[in-house]
Amino acid sequence: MDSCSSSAGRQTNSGSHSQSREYKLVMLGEGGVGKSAIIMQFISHRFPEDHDPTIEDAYKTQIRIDDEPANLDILDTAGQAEFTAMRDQYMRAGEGFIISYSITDRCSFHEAREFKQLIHRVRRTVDTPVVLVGNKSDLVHLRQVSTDEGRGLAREFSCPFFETSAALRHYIDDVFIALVRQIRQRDKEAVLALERKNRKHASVWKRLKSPFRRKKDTVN
Ligand SMILES: Nc1nc2c(ncn2[C@@H]2O[C@H](COP(=O)(O)OP(=O)(O)OP(=O)(O)O)[C@@H](O)[C@H]2O)c(=O)[nH]1
Ligand SMILES: [Mg+2]
Repeated sequence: MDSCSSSAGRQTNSGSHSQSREYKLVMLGEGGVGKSAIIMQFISHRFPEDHDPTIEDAYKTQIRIDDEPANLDILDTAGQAEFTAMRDQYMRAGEGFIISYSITDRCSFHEAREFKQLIHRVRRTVDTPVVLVGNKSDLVHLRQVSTDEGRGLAREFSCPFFETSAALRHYIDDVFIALVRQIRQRDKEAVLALERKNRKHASVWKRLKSPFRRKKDTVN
């Protein structure tokens, strides 16, 4: 299992809330894999014993990751097919996606690949930040998907992978931290690409300017 050291912690200073970057995260996965339970454990350290199928819920929380505050806006989606009308909209609006399956349910593991393809189809890019999560790792006696299979799929997706237990709060924070780190990495790459583009633009002008300068020199 991949793991992730962090310096994350809840932020108490609500004054800086408006200044820090907001991250729009979307929780995906088949019905009953534990999407709501993972979010609830992350936000409020509680584990819901019952399965209350989600239609759509949004949660906000603030956390420090690598000594930088982050406002997380987390969308908990419906796993059940009859509640999925908004899918394309949140696929477009989200910045990072948690694709979850249950290690006790092979079908949910196959669905994880479908979710990845759907993200690709809707966003038309391969570099969307994603974390793959195999939940219910406490139910070892019911395991249908091995850790190696999970790792293999994450390798295919080129994304971090965690086996979590919402029941025991294992690797819950790590999932969100890894996703925010990926978004930050992408932000940095975008800034670098822009700087490169601006430098190129500037050098074109420099080249264009030099003949003018020469002409001016000859006149004088
Ligand atoms: N043992 C165990 N049970 C879990 C875990 N996570 C969730 N569950 C249970 O699985 C059931 C479904 O959990 P939910 O969080 O409601 O699942 P969901 O993915 O949000 O389901 P939908 O909203 O219908 O898509 C509940 O009874 C949870 O208590 C876990 O890590 N371990
Ligand atoms: Mg739910």
